[in-house]
Amino acid sequence: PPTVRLDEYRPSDHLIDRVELDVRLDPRDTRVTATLALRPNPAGHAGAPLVLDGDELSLLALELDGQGLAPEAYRAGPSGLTLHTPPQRPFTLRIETRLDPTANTRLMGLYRSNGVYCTQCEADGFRRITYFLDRPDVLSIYITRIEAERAAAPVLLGNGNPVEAGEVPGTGRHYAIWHDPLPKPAYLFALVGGRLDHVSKPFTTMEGREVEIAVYVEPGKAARAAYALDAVERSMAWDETAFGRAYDLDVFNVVAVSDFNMGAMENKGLNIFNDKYVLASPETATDADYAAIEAIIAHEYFHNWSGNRVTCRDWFQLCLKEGLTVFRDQEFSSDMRSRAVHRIAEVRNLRARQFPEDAGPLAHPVRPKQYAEINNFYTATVYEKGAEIVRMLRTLIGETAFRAGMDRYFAENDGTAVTVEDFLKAFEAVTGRDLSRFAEWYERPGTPRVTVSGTYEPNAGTYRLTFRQTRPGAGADAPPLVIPIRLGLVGAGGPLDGTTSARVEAGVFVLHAAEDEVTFENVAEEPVPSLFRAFSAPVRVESALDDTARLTLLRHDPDSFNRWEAAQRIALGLMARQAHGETAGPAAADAFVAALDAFLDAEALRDPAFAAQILALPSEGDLADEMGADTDPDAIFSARQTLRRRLGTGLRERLMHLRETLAEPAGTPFSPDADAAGRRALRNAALDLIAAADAGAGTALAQAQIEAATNMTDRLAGLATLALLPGEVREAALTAFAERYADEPLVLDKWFAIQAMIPEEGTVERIRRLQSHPAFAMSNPNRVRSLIGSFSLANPTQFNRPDGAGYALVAETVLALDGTNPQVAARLMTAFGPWRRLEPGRRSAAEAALRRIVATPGLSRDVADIATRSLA
Ligand code: BAL
Ligand code: ZN
Repeated sequence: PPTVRLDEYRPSDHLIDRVELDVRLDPRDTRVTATLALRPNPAGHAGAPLVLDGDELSLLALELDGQGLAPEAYRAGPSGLTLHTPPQRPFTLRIETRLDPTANTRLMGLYRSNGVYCTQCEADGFRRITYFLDRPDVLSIYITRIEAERAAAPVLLGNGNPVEAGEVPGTGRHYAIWHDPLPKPAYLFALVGGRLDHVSKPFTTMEGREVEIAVYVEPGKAARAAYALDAVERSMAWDETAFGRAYDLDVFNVVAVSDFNMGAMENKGLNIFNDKYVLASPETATDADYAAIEAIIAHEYFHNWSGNRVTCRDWFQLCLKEGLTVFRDQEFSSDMRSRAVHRIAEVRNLRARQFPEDAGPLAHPVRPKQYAEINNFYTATVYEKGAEIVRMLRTLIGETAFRAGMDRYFAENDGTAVTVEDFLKAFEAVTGRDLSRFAEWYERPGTPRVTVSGTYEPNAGTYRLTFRQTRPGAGADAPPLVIPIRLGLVGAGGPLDGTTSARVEAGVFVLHAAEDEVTFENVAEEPVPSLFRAFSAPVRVESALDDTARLTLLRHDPDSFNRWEAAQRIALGLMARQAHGETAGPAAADAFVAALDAFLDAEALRDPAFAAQILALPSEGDLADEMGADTDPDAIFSARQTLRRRLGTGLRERLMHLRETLAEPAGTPFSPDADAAGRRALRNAALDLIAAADAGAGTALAQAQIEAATNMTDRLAGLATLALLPGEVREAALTAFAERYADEPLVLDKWFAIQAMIPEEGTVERIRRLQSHPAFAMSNPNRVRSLIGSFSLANPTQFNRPDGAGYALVAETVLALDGTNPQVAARLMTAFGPWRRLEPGRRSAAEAALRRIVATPGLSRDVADIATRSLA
């Protein structure tokens, strides 16, 4: 496929100032008339042909300034419309196209989900609705008239503000006209038509604007939209306080649909959501679901400024809106919940998804330099590493300057399409600093490694830390990165106060060079360094700290993140030694268990959510990432099981006691807040470890918990525990769960996922059976991700079966899906990412599966791109 390159960017030769759309919805024969006010772009090539994008379009009519065009004046096909010699002045083009929304299985452009008409235009779906300059640097004012049969689509929603609605007499049809007063690129266009219920509430912005917020859902589900509505309101208020950003339209609508490729989409004034991230009730949603809904509602809302008001010049700048908006939603969630616990969750996610991506064949810079298919670049690197860069920037310049820089960025770039350079320029302006070296973070793939060693001079009372940074694959002449290192010293009895260092400002040392050092004075005892507090940079840290030093951090570090990190590192070390076949020595594990016991005794009830994080061992993926090359998923699994058992045995009394103490008194009303969720998390972490050590006790506890459960978190945790304990009890529980939630597709997704993650040889066959389950549908991305995505991403032993059966299952699904929904098919394939780091047998089985995919004729560009890059 042709490659698009950043360094070949040039402005559009034409601009579109105003778009009038008339969309007559019909299940099979939708008619779209677009009236475009065009003009030559002074920044483009004068006299250039007008080349409009299209994708599977069929043209019905075309007029220029009200006149038909001679056939030789233009060329139109499914993938584009070219006017060979357009006027060198402003002109109007009227284009009529015909669409079949029911046949649109790719879920890009205009399609139907459970009978609801909806759209998805990012990155390049608008060209599936009408011919257009479908690029983010062409910004237009939109007026949209939507018409549909009233009975089929009583609700008609568009971008902007509603201006008119009425009947089409004698037809049973009605219409609504929407006007979006703010210029936007086509990727932010949206419309919805359908039978929908809604909940709503008013909000007055800090500027005094009266806004009506509404969340639309399938009929009968309005009660489950209350939490999302509340999250919108909190997001609006928070963005005013935290960033000074007010909402700018009279309405803000969120619509939940059941077939959606992504999590959600930030269309101007009309966010369209995967219903998984809207619908919540105690009976159907877990605490994790509530947290995800809150975060994603916030994320899409925050895009109104970081993405919509200030948008991207081209798709290479995707991190400009995504990294920044992830940072903003992370800050929001941290303010709504526990900052320390949220930071741990952010880092777990980064390490689970971004670190492996950055270490594998799909690695790319946060701002890629080229792409064959942009939809494959909505990645953990662009989003999560992109957010880490913004966080580092704030750490470097401080909160006050950061806020001033953000204000300046919004003020200077409002209504325009800009680049990463424009973003950094705003911070340079307010700080007077040169950020060009810092900008390297956007350009280089790979996770940097920082090696640290410390020397204590007792006589001088000094402690010297030496830092050395390297980057995988970077040559010796590669410029070093600017790495903010938040740090401090901890002694045997607690933090070492009173130490000083000329190189540390507000607790942060900035590593600019390949190698540098910091000396602390007034150090009264040999300290343990607490490095990269709150994970101040997305790097891997290598230090010679032993378990005793780490236990000191676990006990005394004032930085909660590093307390958790200390426990994780000890656990990783124990598991890695075990997986390498070394005997870890019972004393090391005993010391860890004893430390955890003391920690739980002192702190579990004070902060159960944090305690649950401390008890949750690094994942199999974390361990694979730690071990690097020639990994054996079975050895990793068994090493992890051994440590879980060890903890379950050693902490049993304490865990049993915690479960009882933390149990909610009967009749306690459900609350999804962080405190209640934290108590449930710790009870369920305890259940997991007890069951790992004692199947009988685990079975009994899990069964009882399922029977008594008054919410989905506890019910699902019970089921997840049973899922790891083969036998009739498990199968009966799975059957009962499916019967109870037979009419709840989103709950059945959890049921599919739990079974797909069973680490047993029968799982591949089980999945094949489940693919025929009446609730499973290849056409629904949530179902596919639950059953196949959970398997490939969260069941390492079975996906990586030595006989290749796991790879074959996923490869078959990718190929089966590619014809109908290439975007989701391509995403499934990313599970093959770490294939080169497997031991040789599995490596060749994975490679064979990839080669089978690549050799298949007629692959989509999406799948071909991932497959080719995976093998490169
Ligand atoms: N823009 C695509 C969905 C999101 O990141 O908000
Ligand atoms: Zn986003």
